[in-house]
Amino acid sequence: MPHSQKPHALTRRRFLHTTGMLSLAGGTAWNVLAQDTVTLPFENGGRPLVKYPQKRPLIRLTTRPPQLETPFAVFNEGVLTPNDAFFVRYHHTPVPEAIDAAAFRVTVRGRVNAPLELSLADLKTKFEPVEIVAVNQCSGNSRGFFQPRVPGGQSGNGAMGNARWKGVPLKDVLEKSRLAAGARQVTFNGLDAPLVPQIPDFVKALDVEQALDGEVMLAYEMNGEDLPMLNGFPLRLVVPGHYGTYWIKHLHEITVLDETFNGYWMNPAYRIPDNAGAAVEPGTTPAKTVPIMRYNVRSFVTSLADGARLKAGASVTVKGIAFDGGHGIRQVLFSADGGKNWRDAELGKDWGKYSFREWTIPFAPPRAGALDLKVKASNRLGHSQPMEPLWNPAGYMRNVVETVRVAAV
Ligand SMILES: Nc1nc2c(c(=O)[nH]1)N[C@H]1C(S)=C(S)[C@@H](COP(=O)(O)O)O[C@H]1N2
Ligand SMILES: [Mo]
Repeated sequence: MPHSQKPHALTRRRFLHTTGMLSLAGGTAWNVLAQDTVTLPFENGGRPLVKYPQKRPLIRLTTRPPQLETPFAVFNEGVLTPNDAFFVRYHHTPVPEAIDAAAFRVTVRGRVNAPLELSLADLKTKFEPVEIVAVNQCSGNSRGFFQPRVPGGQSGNGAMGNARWKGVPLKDVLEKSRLAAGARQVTFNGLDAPLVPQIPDFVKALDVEQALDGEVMLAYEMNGEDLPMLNGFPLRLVVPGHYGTYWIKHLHEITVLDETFNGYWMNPAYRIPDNAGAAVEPGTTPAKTVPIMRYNVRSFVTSLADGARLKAGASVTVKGIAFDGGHGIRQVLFSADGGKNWRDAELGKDWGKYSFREWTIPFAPPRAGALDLKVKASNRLGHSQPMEPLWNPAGYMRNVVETVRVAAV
């Protein structure tokens, strides 16, 4: 079994100790405090705002495991999502609370000629660092908006974030390990593990070709700082343009296989209908599925929320973000009349094809009344967003022109 290794950077005693504290008081050690509540705009959308270590109050979806989403107003503050506001998603409880960075090692084993065991210092000194600005988005971001509704975490639009990641190309590490003939896939495992053996460990796989593409990264910094604990300290995989499920946190085992990995979290979990829109007729089951991969095109208004009031006749700058799976945003269109007429928004600074792209447009409501503001982006391949939402049974890859309902008074 390639994934049976113990989380050696956590001492067993400490692991049990912190586990005990979490289960006792619901987080004494973590100082987890509920502060306020928010209501996401769908049925059962009430959520507490909760403060976790290294985080500002975030929207809590679940406690065990922690699933926290970013309050949407944060995305209007800047193109990079601050570390303390960045969303959090785990599959297992308990999650690592303390990791000894000096003792931490990441191993490369399996179909390699030179197995590796690397410390953080090794990664920082023996390899050329790279940086990339890239969006991390959960497959189930916006699942709460699916109609008909689907099971799974009912997220609003805040299970995404954009950060500057610094680390080492996975390619350079794999080359140092000298892949053996017949290498087909590479698996990634983090220090968190399931509490009971019936739950499969969260392990993800990429094809060797993708692992060697030079973009997939072992990241040790986020926005110029160490990764926050809840975002994968001290090392995580960054797979630009690909859903967060591949971005393994607390990454400590890299294993090269000569076959296709078929673990639970690759199959049956995290799969989408095998067609261009990753969609089926609402309420039906796809005949064939494939692993979820790249983001579709998304765009949002960030400067105005549902229910906002504008002054009729007065001009404002409407602002937002757009992104896609790495081809780059080419155009953002804005409509203030529910999609009848569209105008070109101005694109902001290009932070790279994996980043949020800011856009702005001046707008003056012509008269008092209700307004449906819509935003529609397209990328350099010409992929855009449909007016009616696409649907799949897992609630992945929310895909529609989003609407913000405001009133001019
Ligand atoms: N070790 C570990 N890594 C993980 C997960 C996990 O449960 N354990 N969840 C994945 C999923 S589904 C997502 S969406 C991202 C979320 O990254 P974040 O918590 O830093 O926002 O982490 C990924 N990496
Ligand atoms: Mo996710």
